[in-house]
Amino acid sequence: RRFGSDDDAPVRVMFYRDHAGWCPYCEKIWLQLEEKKIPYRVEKINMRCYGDKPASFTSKVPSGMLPVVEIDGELMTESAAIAAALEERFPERTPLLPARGTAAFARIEELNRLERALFSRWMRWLTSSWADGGNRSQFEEAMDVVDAELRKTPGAYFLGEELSLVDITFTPFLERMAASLAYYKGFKIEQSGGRWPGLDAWYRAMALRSDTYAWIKSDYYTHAHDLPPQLGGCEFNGDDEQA
Ligand SMILES: N[C@@H](CCC(=O)N[C@@H](CS)C(=O)NCC(=O)O)C(=O)O
Repeated sequence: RRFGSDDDAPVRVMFYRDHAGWCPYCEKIWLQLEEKKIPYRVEKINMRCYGDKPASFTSKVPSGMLPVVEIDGELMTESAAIAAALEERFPERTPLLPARGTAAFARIEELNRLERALFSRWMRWLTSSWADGGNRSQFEEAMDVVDAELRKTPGAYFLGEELSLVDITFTPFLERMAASLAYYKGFKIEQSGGRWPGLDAWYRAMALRSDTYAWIKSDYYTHAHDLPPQLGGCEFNGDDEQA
């Protein structure tokens, strides 16, 4: 992917992501590369649920985990570390982090923790068939906090008017939550019409990123069926509105 740079310019980034576009951590890096327009080569590696990974990959990355990036030949794993390295090594490309010392910068760590807390509650609800009401309330409470954070600043994004790395961290998961909870639990997040106006505005703003996220994003049906092989199962709750 060259973003119009000429053919002789060296491409500094090699990006290994999963073949089918299922891996949310790969999606974060993919979206960041697209938003920053950093030229990259891509090699697609199958996930474990499709069989053994190629030896050419596992010899570099014994754990087999994705995403992986090589920047100027230096191999990096773990999406948060990769994201930080992309910000640091390509300062000339649209920065997706606010300057250190600003109020916006001070919020990042807490928001990243909130994303993991929301993730855990989503997982607990999605993958269990018992205590459905309690799991649902706990998920909703975490969404209330996310929504309040989104409404703290003017603009649809977490840190204000512009998309940042915090939005990118949340994106693959909010995308999968909307799809999976609609399908397995009959629970609507997008266009829920009231409880989470900050989230409504965030989903709308993300959908309008037509050169980047709009063509990376997957659809509800795909996610409803790509999550079980990765997670080992998703549980219906027997609600009349599910699926
Ligand atoms: N903490 C890691 C998590 C990455 C991760 O869980 N990757 C999964 C896919 S979503 C993986 O590579 N699993 C091995 C496989 O299924 O092939 C990160 O942020 O990069």
